[in-house]
Amino acid sequence: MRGSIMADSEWTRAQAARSIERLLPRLRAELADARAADPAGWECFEARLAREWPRLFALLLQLYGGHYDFFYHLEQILLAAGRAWEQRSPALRALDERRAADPFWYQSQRMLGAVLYVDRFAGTLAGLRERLPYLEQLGITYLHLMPLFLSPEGNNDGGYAVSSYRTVNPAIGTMDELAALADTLRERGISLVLDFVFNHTSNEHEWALKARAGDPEYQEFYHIFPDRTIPDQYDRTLREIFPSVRRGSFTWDEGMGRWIWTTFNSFQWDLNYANPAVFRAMAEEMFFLANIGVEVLRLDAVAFIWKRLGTNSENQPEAHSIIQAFNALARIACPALLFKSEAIVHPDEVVRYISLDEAQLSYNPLLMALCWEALATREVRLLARALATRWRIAEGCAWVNYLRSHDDIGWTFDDDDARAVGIDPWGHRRFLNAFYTGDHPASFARGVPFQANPTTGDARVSGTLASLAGLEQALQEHNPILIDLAVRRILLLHSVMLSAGGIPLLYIGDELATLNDYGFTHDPARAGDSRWIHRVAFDWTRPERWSDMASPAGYIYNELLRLIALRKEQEAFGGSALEVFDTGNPHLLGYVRHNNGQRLTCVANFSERPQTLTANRLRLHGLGYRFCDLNTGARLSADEALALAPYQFVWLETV
Ligand code: OTU
Repeated sequence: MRGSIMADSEWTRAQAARSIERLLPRLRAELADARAADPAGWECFEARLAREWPRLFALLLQLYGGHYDFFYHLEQILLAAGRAWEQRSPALRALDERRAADPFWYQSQRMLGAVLYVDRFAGTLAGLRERLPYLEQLGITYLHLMPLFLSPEGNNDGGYAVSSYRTVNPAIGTMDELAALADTLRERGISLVLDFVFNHTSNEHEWALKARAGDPEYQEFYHIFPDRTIPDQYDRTLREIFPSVRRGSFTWDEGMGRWIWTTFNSFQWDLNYANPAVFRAMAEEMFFLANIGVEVLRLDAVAFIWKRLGTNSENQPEAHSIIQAFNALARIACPALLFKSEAIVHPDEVVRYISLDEAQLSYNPLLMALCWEALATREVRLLARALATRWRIAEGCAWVNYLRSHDDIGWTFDDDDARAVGIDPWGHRRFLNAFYTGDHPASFARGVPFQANPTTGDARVSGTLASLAGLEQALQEHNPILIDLAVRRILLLHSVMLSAGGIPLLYIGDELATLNDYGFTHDPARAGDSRWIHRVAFDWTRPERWSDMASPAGYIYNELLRLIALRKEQEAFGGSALEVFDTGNPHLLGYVRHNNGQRLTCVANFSERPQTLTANRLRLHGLGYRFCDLNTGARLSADEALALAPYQFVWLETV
């Protein structure tokens, strides 16, 4: 498909030029008032349109060129972009210009992300507004509020079943409050991040209700089948994502008397992007979110948006084209808007979503999973290999590095990478699952399985960071030595996240070492989904304990505040350049960060025993003889080996 576009590229360019020539007068007429009100702004819009149109046209032609109504949809998409610009507030147009002047702002070491559920953190949007000082004290500059849209009552997959992208869940607040919050955040230097749940809608979305009522136009919005013939053909090659919900990827809908494609829960209906009307409708929802002041859209479940018979229907080339087309539209109408890819898939596939033309930001599921892998094995060979071979991404883009999220942990490393360092991938995943679900005699972790698949033996892991790192077990055993080790593990993981480059993303609650909450099993809407064990309501009842350095939570909280402040002062932690080096010690991870003239050598001990880095290697990789460990202020010399205490990490600057 890509090949034919290339071969036809001249023809395509000519078509693109002709089409915009024809469409532009329509657009200018439609936006006459807005153009008159901001002629300079319109000039910028037209310049962006001229720049982006050839690629947008080529992408849409490739996706929808065969559709009988292609030119009608093309016109409607362009008009939607124009109206989005028309409705963009002066403050957001000003933001567009600021970002154009500093396009890689998100690579600064001052960036720090946080992610939370509004209801579980602060009850409502009004409550969140009152709690902003807490987030500001942490140094947050990027705030991801998990889905807060209208959603079905009861189980709604933590909001990932959206019934309206333009309505806030009334229990949380209103769209006006959300827009006002976005303004406040922006004024305080915090970018609002929301989900773009665009692979599916809830079965209560207006489109789904119309489809159910028999409206053929809206039945085309989804993948609907009269009987099992085609679903059976697809099911043969699809991965089951939520096998404990149902087997296979299709759900029988009683109301319609039809089968419907549901990759995730049965109430999450996959959208049909082969239909240009779906692309256009979702583009309009994207513009709406951009214009309430969202600066980053987290592209939920990107891997699944295009289906192809005979494949696993993940990571299809068209999925990339669709995101690129959304990206081009954003560049035209609301250029400050960035995308973050949520592709929790094979590492080869994760990086394919990352480029300035597609998603500028991406979760880094490999770093996340391998930090936990190294913590379990006390060895860094797989982690070091991944950092050495899979860290680099497209110029100008950034990883979003995280340790825990609202989701499970999956062991998405590459099998050959594992074999290359002498690890049997299949056995290793079994070991990791056993280790983290407490099914291993030597484990410190208190996690639980998520979506165990009885057929394939696959499973993922749920649990809070602190519980997985051993704090829950240590506290239960009232064992001060184990408590100390767990606290060290928690800080070690955060040190990697804060120093590796890209945007570190804190899962709110982890900074206070929140433990698993087993209460979800009593709530029928949540009992079937073990991820609720780590979606814990924030405990505001005893804020005084945060200053209590004698409690693990207080100690961790204050240490993290210190590390965050330290990170923000180091130019070397900005940008993305990272070089991993061989420490000659299987327990020590070593990497060099350099940026804007500063260079830092980081060493992290993933074992509970003291370890050393030889003086030779320290000189070689530290590029010097005398160092200062920024973390402790200690002065070191490379006359002797570098000694690291259990789980200690150092950030060394040559002095
Ligand atoms: C996302 O995750 C969200 O993060 C989840 O909270 C949602 O349940 C889901 O989409 C549906 O909206 O399966 O277990 O391989 O791992 O996209 C999490 C990619 C998920 C999937 C990921 C998905």
